[in-house]
Amino acid sequence: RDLGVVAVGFSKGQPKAGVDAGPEALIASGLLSRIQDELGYKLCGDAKVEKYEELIPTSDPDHRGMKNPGTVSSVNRQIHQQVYEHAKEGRLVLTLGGDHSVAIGTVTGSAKAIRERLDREIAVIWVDAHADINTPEGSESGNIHGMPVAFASGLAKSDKEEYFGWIRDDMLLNVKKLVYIGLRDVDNFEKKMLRENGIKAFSMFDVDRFGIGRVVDMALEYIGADTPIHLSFDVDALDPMWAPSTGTPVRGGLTLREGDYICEAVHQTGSLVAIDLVEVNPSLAATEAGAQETVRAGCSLVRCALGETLL
Ligand code: DIR
Ligand code: MN
Ligand code: MN
Ligand code: MN
Repeated sequence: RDLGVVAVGFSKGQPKAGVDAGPEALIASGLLSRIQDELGYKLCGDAKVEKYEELIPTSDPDHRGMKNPGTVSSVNRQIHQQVYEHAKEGRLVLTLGGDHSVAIGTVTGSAKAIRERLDREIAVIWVDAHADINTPEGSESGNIHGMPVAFASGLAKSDKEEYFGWIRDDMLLNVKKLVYIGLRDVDNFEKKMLRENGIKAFSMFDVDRFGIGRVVDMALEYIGADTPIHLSFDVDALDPMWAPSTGTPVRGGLTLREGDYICEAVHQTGSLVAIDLVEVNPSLAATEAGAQETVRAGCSLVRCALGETLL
């Protein structure tokens, strides 16, 4: 199968430097060559890491409390276009982040392409310690990597083209087709958003109670068979034991095996249309070994989502 790779060296959705080096580190550890040689995908495009420097405005004042709003908006508009073009051609799209704000572009890109190509709505499985569903007004931090679900689903809106106003209705994710796995650090405003919009979420409580196998079964059952799936995986869903090198680690997370299991099970549906792997920040670990461990975990998740099997 053809694989479109979008490598996004971008960090302005949150304040810590270094997450823009995530894709480089993942690629340097051999991820793409293994995908090609061992998993048999045909890579489309040059898969070089984009920095989008030409899109970054010289001055970018806060807007509605959002930090770097013009930068994050225009870079995401470009990511949207890249993902859209791959998905429109029927390619599976792999996006390597970068902070999770890039999912504004990836989710809107695959949602629009799948509407046009298959006349279907996508489902999104969002694997994360965080819900990333703040609106600009609801956010306590102003960091846009805490808002991608809100913008990609139309729960946050803007009429200013330069501040996400480019997002049109035919690009939006239906929140009834969204399911979370791994949540454990959700802001009060976000809890209200999940409740009021009837959004399906499996927290770490559910993983402990039912086990990862049943949680994934329930998530896939909720989505419904034969629905195109966009998997957006924030590496901080994993416990810091497995992925310490990330911007907002939260204890009590998924084991690497549980993360891999989610990816394997989603692959097995045969319905995967796009994968994001985000928030790998090689510069944040206390030790070089911690950074390497996080990169290895990221590579493992992606390979599992692309069909690597144990036997
Ligand atoms: C927090 C943290 N909810 C925020 N979000 C993070 O800033 O909106 N997302 N870390 O990955
Ligand atoms: Mn996230
Ligand atoms: Mn997160
Ligand atoms: Mn928090």
